[in-house]
Amino acid sequence: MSKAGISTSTLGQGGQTRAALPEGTRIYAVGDVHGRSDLLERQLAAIDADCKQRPVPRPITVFVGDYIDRGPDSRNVLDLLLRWQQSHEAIFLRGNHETFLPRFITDPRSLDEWRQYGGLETLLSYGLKPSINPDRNEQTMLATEFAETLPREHLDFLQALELTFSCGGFLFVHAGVRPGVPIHEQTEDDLLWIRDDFLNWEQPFERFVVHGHTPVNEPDLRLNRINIDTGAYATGRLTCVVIENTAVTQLASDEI
Ligand SMILES: [Mn+2]
Repeated sequence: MSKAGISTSTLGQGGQTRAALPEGTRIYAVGDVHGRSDLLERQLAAIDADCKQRPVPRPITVFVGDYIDRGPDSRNVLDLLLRWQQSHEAIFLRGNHETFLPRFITDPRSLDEWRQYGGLETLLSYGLKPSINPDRNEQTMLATEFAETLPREHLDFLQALELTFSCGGFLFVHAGVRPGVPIHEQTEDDLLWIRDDFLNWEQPFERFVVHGHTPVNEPDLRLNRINIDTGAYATGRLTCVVIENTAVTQLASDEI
């Protein structure tokens, strides 16, 4: 492709879903970013370019969570998202990773767990210099330093994230839903962490589910869901799909 725009669909089922969005609404759904501000910046530019090329009354960008950890630039990712929010209609969902950062400030020992999920990379992106395996004293010092360093708007952003977003026949959520449980009765733990019980379920859900959380090589379109987590921090591929009416296509950002 020579410029930004909709690529030829490489998705299954001819890129069609059983659900539909309201007329005039187009959703750009962005997968797990994990600290890759470089990829996010390109993808956001591609969304703007696509909207300019093919205007639509109501474009909405939905981010499915896991903005931080693992990759190198979590701080810049949050700055980019905050800036995007000022000029675009956007929904920011919570990923399981977004639960660790706020907890660390009040519970320094939780770094033992956060560290295993790439939290040290996030601290580094804010200019902190944690050792590879901080002991209790260092954890306390880091938490104090982090509380002083973290911009207020970053913490506010992380605490305001939504668990789910519904539009037309679609449900957007970080990890998935527990089969057989109504959407309003789902637990936060399932919405942010579920894997096999959701992924192996082949029957329809209450709504067609758009989710991330479990990395796949290519966006994985099934009869009841689509997985848009293409493991950006490791693969260099941050997926954005475009949903309009019943159709899902993939937005290419490679040539930006
Ligand atoms: Mn996740």
